[in-house]
Amino acid sequence: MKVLFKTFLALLITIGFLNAEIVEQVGEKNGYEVELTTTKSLVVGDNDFFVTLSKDGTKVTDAKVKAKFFMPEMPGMPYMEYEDKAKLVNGKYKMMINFSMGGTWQYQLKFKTSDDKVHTIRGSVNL
Ligand SMILES: [Cu+2]
Repeated sequence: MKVLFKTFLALLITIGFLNAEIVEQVGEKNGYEVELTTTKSLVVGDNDFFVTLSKDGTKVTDAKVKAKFFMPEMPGMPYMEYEDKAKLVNGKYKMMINFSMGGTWQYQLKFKTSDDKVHTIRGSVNL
């Protein structure tokens, strides 16, 4: 019984840990709903990010989306950044971001809509 409980606890901790690293963020900007997600836990190296845009419940698929992830300068470490322009894949904007180290990365997500307006959303992710 004790062993079973420990196994169950270990499983719970593992699941919680994995979930914590999958990105699922929702934001709102100028009437647009912005969703930033990943399907896998973030890792040092290449990561696929997906952005969904919608307005009044309708998906917006004609925008230009790009993102910059960056980490401020820290003692003994220079400023780091990685940028990518998204491509529309199956109704979602997909981009690849390479993280050179673990920690907190801030991001600036920009999307240009068909009216030529550029909207910016800021946030951060952890790995
Ligand atoms: Cu750093």
